[in-house]
Amino acid sequence: MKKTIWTLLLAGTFAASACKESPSLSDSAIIPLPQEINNASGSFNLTPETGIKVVGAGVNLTEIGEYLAEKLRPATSFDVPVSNEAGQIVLELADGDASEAYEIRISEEEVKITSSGEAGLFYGVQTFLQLLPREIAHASAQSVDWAVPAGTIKDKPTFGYRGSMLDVARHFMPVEDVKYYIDQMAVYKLNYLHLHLTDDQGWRIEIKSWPKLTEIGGSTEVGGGEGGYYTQEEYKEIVAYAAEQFITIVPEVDMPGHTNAVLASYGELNPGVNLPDGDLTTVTKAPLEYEMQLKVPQASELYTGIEVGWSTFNTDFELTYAFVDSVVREISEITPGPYFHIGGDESHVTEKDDYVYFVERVQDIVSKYGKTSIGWDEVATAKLLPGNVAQFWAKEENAKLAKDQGNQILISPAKKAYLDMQYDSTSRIGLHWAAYIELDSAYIWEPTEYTSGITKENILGVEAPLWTETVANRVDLDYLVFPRLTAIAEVAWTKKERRSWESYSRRVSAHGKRWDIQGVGFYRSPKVNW
Ligand code: TNX
Repeated sequence: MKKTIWTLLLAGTFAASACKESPSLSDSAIIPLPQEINNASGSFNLTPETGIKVVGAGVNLTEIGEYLAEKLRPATSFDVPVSNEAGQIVLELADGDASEAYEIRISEEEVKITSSGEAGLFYGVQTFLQLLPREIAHASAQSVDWAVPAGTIKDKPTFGYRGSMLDVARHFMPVEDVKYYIDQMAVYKLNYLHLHLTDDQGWRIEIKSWPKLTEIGGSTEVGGGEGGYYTQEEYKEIVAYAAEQFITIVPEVDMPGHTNAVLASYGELNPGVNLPDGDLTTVTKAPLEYEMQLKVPQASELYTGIEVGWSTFNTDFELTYAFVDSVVREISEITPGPYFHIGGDESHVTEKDDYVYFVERVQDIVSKYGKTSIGWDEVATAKLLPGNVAQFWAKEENAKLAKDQGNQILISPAKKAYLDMQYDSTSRIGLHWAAYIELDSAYIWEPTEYTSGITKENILGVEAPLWTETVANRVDLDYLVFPRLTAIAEVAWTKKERRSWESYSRRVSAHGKRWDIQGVGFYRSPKVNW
């Protein structure tokens, strides 16, 4: 009897340790979960001799190889040379349409990542990095057995637009913080960063033809801090940094509401002050000459509170459109991506007809400069140009209006995808006007079923915005963004049939350990066994 117990115990221990030594590929904690994973026996081990071989004719192939090498070098302390000649980690750009799909084949001898697009190779690299022991996240040498389980992964995104937004207007974010965010987005295969560059509280991008926008409009932020702005050179630096990680910047100039920072910078654009006797109706439809005859206009005051919906451009001033034209032109010239976001949300003090007229004119300006407009869902109350996009955040009927016009919808439901919502009533920062969003709630939803009548073919993709009324620095950002950003990334990438909370919550706990290593101050959701 005794002997049997010992045998059982020993066998159990042996099985447990055997299991620990060779976890299978499908047990790995990859986020977003790949569409297909097949296990094989054995493992690939990174050694001091391991190199990276790049194969194919892509212009950025060596950079992708170097990106991987730079992620591997600090913790392994291996050289990891990158070349066209030799290496056990092969990055192969195959013929075919540039694609985000990739395959990884891992044997004991070799890791081969293949894609017909550079973006796909980059995503293969991200997946491979997540297969390594978590110690790879350290910035200094670790002594670890750098083993990766053998098998194959075939993967591709469900949605082509997988985004996040940073509101750098309510609280300004220095370039370094934006780059940090880009680095994190890349890990989770997000490919669009929407920058909310202007709002009532601040104007954050240099416009050479209207210099007071940043001089005055950029001089403060929510709470009265000193604010800030990006010079055009800095903006270009962000664009280029993002592009290296296959992320496209989408600039937003929010209008006709959310424009107090403009009205505080240029009194001549301010309808509130141009009014004879404060009567708006007498100046509507005023011709340009009449506007110019008005008394020296006064700018509004800078604003550092967090109310919304109280400011507006005068949609009848020709000067307003001359202004919008210069802004769209200057920003478009330094934005290689296809989209220009025109805002359009919460224009509560703009007459409905004026709003529609304004949105239609601004769409024309954006199109003149070669860009496609995206606007918050209210823009669908206007006639959208073909190809333009409505970003659903609040009103289903607006999403429906966009669909009925044959336009696509970017899905950002405030109740699910808003990273600025509190997790629960005890969250130290965040708002809760839309919902409390615990991690499971951010994960458990499906974009193609969320809005009635809006199906896969109507959807451009998914975006998770971080509004920053309560976010003053990177510590605040980490707390609201992590882990929820990874939940939204998986919702956008992995098909519905593959997703489950049980699997995700196990995998996200492994990411928590990496965040701890990197000093990312994430929210330890009680729903996860960290
Ligand atoms: C609504 S969402 C807004 C923003 C606020 C946000 C706060 C949207 C298009 N407009 O102006 O920052 O709520 O959660």
